[in-house]
Amino acid sequence: MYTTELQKSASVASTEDADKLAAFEARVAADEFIEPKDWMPEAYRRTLVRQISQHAHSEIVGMLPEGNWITRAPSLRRKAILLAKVQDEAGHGLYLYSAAETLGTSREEMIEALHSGKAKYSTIFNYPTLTWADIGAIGWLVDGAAIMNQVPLQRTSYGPYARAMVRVCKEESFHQRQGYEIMMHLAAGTDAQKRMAQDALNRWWWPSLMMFGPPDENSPNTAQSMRWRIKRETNDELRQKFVDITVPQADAIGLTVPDPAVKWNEAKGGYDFGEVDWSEFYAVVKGEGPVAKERMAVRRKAWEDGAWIREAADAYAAKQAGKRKAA
Ligand code: FAQ
Repeated sequence: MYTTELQKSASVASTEDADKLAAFEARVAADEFIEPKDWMPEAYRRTLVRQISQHAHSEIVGMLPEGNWITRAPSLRRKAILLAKVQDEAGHGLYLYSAAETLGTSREEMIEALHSGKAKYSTIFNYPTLTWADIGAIGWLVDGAAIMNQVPLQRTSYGPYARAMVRVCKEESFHQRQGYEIMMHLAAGTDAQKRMAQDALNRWWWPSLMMFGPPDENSPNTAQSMRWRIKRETNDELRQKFVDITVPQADAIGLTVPDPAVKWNEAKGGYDFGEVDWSEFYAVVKGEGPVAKERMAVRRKAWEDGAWIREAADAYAAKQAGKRKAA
């Protein structure tokens, strides 16, 4: 009797879930946004928390390579621009953490996952910024790759993530231009400046191509994320678009992409290009990037140094809540 009742309620629950799943999939297929209080499959929620929190961590860790250059930027104008850009990245991190929090994961849990090495952040930020030209290369290539990936995310199926992307993309587009403008000036400067620009392009090109993730055939998450319309274009599609846009930009300022295999392919209407060194990518994902340890040490120290302000904010919030209760 008891078992039969259990079986009955389990089958009612699974019919309900099947109905909810069908309704969810129909909404995704109709390009409706899924909102925080809507029913969603647990795996969809988990995928979003993973992707959005990793995206947020990338923005925050991404402040470090450029932050290192604020005091060394070559003029007041360049300092002011770089300062504004790095602040924008902090803002992007905050929108993204907020979007992930709407899925029921606290910011503390996400930060803990980053600091313990459980959560990832983009491989690109594990490379050092050696010269001023690297700041140009980051804006041009890294922000350029970031926008290529983020523009389609304005139509991702989860509403808060899509809306966060709208503002992020506007700002990233300014970042990309400021980087290209630095490269343009260096490339038109003295021989030493031109060499510095070419050297930065040589070092940042391949890591930028890695930002899009592994090839589609080795990407465990792409197929499901495309079905759920979390991702709107695959890793390889976005990488190809990035190469197609960026190679002519390099040509236009007299720089050369460090890949002898780059060649226009009329039939496909895009450039052919060489194979990324995926062993380097996987090593960097595993935490073996050239400056990975330094990056995480700086992040952990910043979190510890900020403890007093979190405590003060909590104490203030408790005091205000007490006042409201008393009123
Ligand atoms: N780095 O199956 P897939 C920026 C991981 S924002 C590290 O293809 P998925 C702004 C991936 O997580 C840059 N890990 O995964 C800025 C997965 O591991 P998991 C960040 C990577 O999620 C500019 C595994 O490999 N942008 O730069 C990377 O479907 C300048 C298998 O990969 C975003 O996060 C990588 N490059 O596709 C700031 C955009 N690639 O989690 C400062 C949103 C892959 O299963 C200065 N994210 N992995 O353990 C996405 O679009 C996707 O998550 C992808 C990866 C495309 C990154």
